[in-house]
Amino acid sequence: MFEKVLVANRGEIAVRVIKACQKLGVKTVAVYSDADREALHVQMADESYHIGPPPVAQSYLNMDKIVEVALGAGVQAIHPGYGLLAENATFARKCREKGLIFIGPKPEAMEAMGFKVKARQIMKEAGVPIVPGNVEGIRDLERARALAQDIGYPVMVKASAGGGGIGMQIARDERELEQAFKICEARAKAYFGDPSLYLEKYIEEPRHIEIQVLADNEGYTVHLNERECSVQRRHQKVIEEAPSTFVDPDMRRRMGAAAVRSAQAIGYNNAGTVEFLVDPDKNFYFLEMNTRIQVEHPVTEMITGVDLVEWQLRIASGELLTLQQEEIGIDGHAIESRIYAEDPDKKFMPSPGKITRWQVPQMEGFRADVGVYEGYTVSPYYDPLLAKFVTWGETRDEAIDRMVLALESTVVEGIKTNIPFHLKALKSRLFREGRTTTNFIDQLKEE
Ligand code: MV4
Repeated sequence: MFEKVLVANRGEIAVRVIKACQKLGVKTVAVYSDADREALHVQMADESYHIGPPPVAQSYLNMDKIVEVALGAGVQAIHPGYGLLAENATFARKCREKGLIFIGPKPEAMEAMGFKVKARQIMKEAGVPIVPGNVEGIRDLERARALAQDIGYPVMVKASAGGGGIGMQIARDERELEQAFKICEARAKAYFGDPSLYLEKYIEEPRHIEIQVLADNEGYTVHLNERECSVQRRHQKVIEEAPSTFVDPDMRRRMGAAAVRSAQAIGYNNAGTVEFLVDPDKNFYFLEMNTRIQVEHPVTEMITGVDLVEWQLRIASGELLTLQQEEIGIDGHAIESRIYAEDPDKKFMPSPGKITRWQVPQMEGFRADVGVYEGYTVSPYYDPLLAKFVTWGETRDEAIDRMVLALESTVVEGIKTNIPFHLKALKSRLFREGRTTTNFIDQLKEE
């Protein structure tokens, strides 16, 4: 195992990684911007180094500075957390060049999955189901028209280099296709510097269900079941759970096998997640692969008993996976509520400021991954995620009831949070009945 690891992140995930290091007896090095001098991850680490002003471009995304600090502090490896540099192949390469281990997959695997149309091509060849559509980037409208005819309307126009819902348009007929094509092309060029597009059949009322995988450096790969992440606002997940109420054992086996095949197709190692779009008839299609630890990883940990961050560290240090697929089961049900500093009365705009009271309950079947404390000031510079509440129950109903209890006994003052939204959602019939599609938030408003 490593002696010392640098955590190139902030907030609750930096804290989570530091805890995993502590469990393994690994010393930790934190980095921080001017805005994070008082941050929890800095207080928890064994050493900490200032890396620049508040904007991420000048601090948490400053690759050369972070590598320089890592070398100076004498660490063997860097954990990137999620977001920031987590899926940056250039950073992973810089680490490799300096003899530092990047705790994650190889840069080649990150690149293969980063370019979405390429990822579709690879998955198609590996026999993983993809959403019907094309697998080559297209540049002209004529070609798009012909393809849309073949696929059948409605279609989704997406950026080849895209992801996460950026530069994505629905077209219900040929006239809309022309519009969508132009809008997408402009956005793809602006966001990704690459105007090429691809088409997919539009899936109505889909669910977002993803499979967690772990792979060691020899390519031995297992899956750890699914997470249901359909409750999202503006492509940001809000509630996740495991297992999904929509997945039956046979479907789980097939999705798991497809996820393992996806990982093996690109020589994947470390923790990763394969996202699927699932239609109302339970057909599942590869959407994207996330080559990092994800925000919602705790729900998988709660139902499998596997510490994913610990395995990230073990795998990166060269240990082989000792988990057998047959022994990875599902124990009960877990739900995660993401607690954001957002104002529900102002369209869920970020609500930074000083937290004057912060009281989170301690109870059985409840885990809180927290990045803040009472007296801490939430900065406007970063993601407003304050904490993740995770509950476990023998049954889904029990997990829901526990979450309601936890949220109702939480006290936050000084800033606005989305806790009222969580309570409304969790108490709704729609959620209780497991009818969580990607249209959930709109349907909740109607209910
Ligand atoms: C789709 C889709 C319907 N049909 N693709 C949104 C984020 C990006 N990763 C993919 N997304 C979607 N792709 C086809 N062919 C609907 C969505 C979508 C969505 C997907 C997952 C979770 C929430 C969503 C919210 C709106 C749209």
